[in-house]
Amino acid sequence: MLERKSFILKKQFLFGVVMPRLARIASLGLTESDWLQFQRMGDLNRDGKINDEDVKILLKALNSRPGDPNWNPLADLDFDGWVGPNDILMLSDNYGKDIWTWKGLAAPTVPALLALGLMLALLLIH
Ligand SMILES: [Ca+2]
Ligand SMILES: [Ca+2]
Repeated sequence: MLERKSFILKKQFLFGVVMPRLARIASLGLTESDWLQFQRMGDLNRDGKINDEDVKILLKALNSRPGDPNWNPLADLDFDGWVGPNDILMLSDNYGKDIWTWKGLAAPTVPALLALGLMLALLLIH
């Protein structure tokens, strides 16, 4: 019974404390304002990369204005109240960029974060 309780506590610690910290390490050196600025360059889904996913979001909102069912203010990159060719041009100018390279930081790699998480998980569970 005690063993079980301590296992649950370790799990809570792992997912409640360790994992969120790892997620923060992944964006170390980046501020909220960096993320916002990069979003305005075309990273509409804020995953740190400007790629096809962002193009898809923009295309869904294409030719929309505030009040339209497909209006998405994020896709209006030039703030003119319309998702049009200028917004596509702005995104395509920045297509392929990622926030880490843009800020001169090393991009966190998923395998490295997973390995670190796994090591911590093993330490905690044993
Ligand atoms: Ca993106
Ligand atoms: Ca626009």
